[in-house]
Amino acid sequence: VVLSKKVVHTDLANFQTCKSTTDIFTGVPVVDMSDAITAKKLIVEACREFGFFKAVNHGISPELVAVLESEAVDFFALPQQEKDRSGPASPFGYGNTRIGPNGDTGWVEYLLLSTRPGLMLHKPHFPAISENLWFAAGEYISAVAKMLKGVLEMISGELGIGPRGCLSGLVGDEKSDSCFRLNHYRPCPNLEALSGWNLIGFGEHTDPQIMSVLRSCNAPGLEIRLQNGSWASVPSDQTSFFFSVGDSLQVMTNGRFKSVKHRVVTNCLKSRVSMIYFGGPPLDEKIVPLCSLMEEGEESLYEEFTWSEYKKSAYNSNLGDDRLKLFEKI
Ligand code: GA4
Repeated sequence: VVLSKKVVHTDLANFQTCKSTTDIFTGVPVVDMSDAITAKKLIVEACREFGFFKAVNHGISPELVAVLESEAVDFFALPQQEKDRSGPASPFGYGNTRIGPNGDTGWVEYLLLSTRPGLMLHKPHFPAISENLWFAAGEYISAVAKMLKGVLEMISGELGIGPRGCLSGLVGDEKSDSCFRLNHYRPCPNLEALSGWNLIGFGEHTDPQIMSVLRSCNAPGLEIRLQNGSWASVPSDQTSFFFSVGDSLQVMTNGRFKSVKHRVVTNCLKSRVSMIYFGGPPLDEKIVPLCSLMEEGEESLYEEFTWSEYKKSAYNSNLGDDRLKLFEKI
């Protein structure tokens, strides 16, 4: 079965496409964060089954999010040469259609920023980013990192793993190697030429970190891969946050949670702006199964590695590669 092909139209020749027949996924697990006891159970169930869930009643101020979105929209509306002053992304900065260092492309422009050792310390390198955008991103990142810590605490509580903070302590402080991404997907051009195919905005991949938190405007595009291998389109919801399990959490749970493959497909009508916080551990942190989780006699499915080693290996890979495969024990 042909799942993807290169388009022939010259302007778009470098971009992957996929058949635009994905099912709308109505089964996204929804977690009400205001009910902690139920939330814990649902989160763990969702992470086992999908590596993915949606958080509602999360307590993050809609104004905070709206301000960042509007700053992001203003940034992407700047003249191309102005944005290019903060690029090309290597890996941080402004990127346009090129993803990572190994030739991957997508119908996307983005800003990728590191939160280590402090977001603001990167400011001088990216002159096109306004004061207001830095400020809004800083506020947003603190709020989302705090929410993610809460989710990781719920996970360790529910799985009965300790000591307290063994998971949540890895993200959200200045040693944590987290990053933040603003993506802008312009509406897909020349749709007629594609006849039934859609341009890929961001190709299929798993996130290498512990967990990622995504929020997007009300435009479709995000798809996740279900355990049966089919792609399911996630209905957008600008008031909620979507959490996805990354490769590192898959290893730390010794495969109990699976990192979720996801991608973004463009549409012909609406621009999509998304903001993603990638919660990563400190660089020297060993990524190994949490010992309090392991059953008697259970062995790690993976060779031991540090986050810095894993990251290096990720940056040598292509977007769609199975990056954990290299670290699986045979
Ligand atoms: C995927 C998840 C995050 O967006 C990211 C991406 C990174 C990048 O865009 O610089 C990578 C990709 C991501 C994994 C493989 C490598 C690195 C592009 C790429 C081809 C910021 C991350 O941490 O890994």
